[in-house]
Amino acid sequence: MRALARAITLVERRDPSIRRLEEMLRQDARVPGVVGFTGAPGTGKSTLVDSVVALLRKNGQSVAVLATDPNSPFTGGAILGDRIRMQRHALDTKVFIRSMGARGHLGGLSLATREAIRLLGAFGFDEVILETVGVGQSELEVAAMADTTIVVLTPNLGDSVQMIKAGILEIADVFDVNKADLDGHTRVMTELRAMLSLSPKAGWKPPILATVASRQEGIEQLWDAVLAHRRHLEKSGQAQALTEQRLRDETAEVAAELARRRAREALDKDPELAKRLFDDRTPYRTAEEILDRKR
Ligand SMILES: Nc1nc2c(ncn2[C@@H]2O[C@H](COP(=O)(O)OP(=O)(O)O)[C@@H](O)[C@H]2O)c(=O)[nH]1
Ligand SMILES: [Mg+2]
Repeated sequence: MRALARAITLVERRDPSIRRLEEMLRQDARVPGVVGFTGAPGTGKSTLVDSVVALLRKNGQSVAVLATDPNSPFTGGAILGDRIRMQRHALDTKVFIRSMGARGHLGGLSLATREAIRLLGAFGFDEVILETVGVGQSELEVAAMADTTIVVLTPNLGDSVQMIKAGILEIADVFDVNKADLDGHTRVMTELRAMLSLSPKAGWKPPILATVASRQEGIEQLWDAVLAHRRHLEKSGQAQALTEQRLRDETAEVAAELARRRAREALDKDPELAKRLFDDRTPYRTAEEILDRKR
């Protein structure tokens, strides 16, 4: 576990030694199932994740939870509230909980998270659960990394169906109306159903589930929906296509990162080149020149 934590810190810091790590772990490239939980703060995502972890452990599976917060520079541990909530798994070596923050450039978090997922697979974890902590574009980033994205809503007015942001309907593979112990949950489910019936999406129809995470109700059904979606991805060939697309995206991001590093180094080490750039104000030409250089 210590080695794993250390390796994840390296990918978070975008340390150049990741490359060696990749070679070392190549043989153990097991692919864990990746499930994302997204939704407004307070909808009960952490409580749900905690319940899902308990269910998976009961089934004898190992599980890692990555809480991703692009708005936080904070890394290297669990966010306090979530850590307390998930305390009951603290001594379980088949449960790994970690929060990941954004460092460095845009997209750094999703790159680090992808690499962390691969590390978790190599360390033998069966399932990886992603929880978005921040709000905003993080939802889309997480959806791009997860095989199955669960959008969590509640009967509260604040995050009712009308408030659903554009884009979120498209990323949801499963809807969960949590806090089904509160008034109004049937209304939310009905509105959601009506809304989904308008979209002519063929293929997978996102099911709408209800849970009371704080009482661990509906968790098995929620997980069954995840497994059904997973089977759908396998059968339709989308699973393979997704894997390949992700590797392409990741490679493009790594290439951008390496190019950025090379450009910075070249400008630091070559005062002539830097001077020409400052005189001519030609970032494009200079960038091309740097990338064309023999290494
Ligand atoms: N009434 C009710 N409260 C819940 C339920 N699930 C979670 N909560 C509470 O909602 C609050 C926010 O939960 P949390 O898991 O931290 O939400 P997150 O911000 O989405 O991770 C906490 O006080 C939970 O105890 C539920 O099913 N019903
Ligand atoms: Mg949370």
